[in-house]
Amino acid sequence: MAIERTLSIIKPDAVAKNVIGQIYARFEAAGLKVVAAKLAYLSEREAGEFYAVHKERPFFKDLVSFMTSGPVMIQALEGEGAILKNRDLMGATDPKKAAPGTIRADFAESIDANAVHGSDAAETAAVEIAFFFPGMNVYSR
Ligand code: RTP
Ligand code: MG
Repeated sequence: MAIERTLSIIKPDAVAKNVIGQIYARFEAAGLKVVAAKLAYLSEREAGEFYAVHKERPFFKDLVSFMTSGPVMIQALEGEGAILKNRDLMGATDPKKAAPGTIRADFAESIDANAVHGSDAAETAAVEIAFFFPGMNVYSR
């Protein structure tokens, strides 16, 4: 399988729970390398732009409000099949439906406060990495 990059966000609920390290340990155990990272507060505009694909959905306002409610940890991950691998580590969007042992099953509270974001395809991964890490601040190692 090809080496890919994907964009991951540890959402405000998981940052507030102080489990950044536990989530990073899962990336590492799965062979995903952190190639860019920053802790940030998203503005409403950034969160709205980032989730623009969901603009017409009934949950959009709550999503933007949640994503701006506290700091988030944003990282680009690199590894074999990184996009699907990260989605598998995350588990289903609704933590009640997430498989045991996934990040959302173990750390998420609800479908809104669901601990992590992960790109869902190669195209979105490229756009999302460029959105948060424009230019030179993504490093292969
Ligand atoms: P994400 O983009 O954050 O990785 O989540 P996802 O792919 O698993 O789910 P997606 O369909 O892209 O939805 C983005 C976020 O919107 C919230 N959502 N709420 N109430 C609802 O029915 C609903 N559906 C989605 C979730 O917080 C989801 O992570
Ligand atoms: Mg999504």
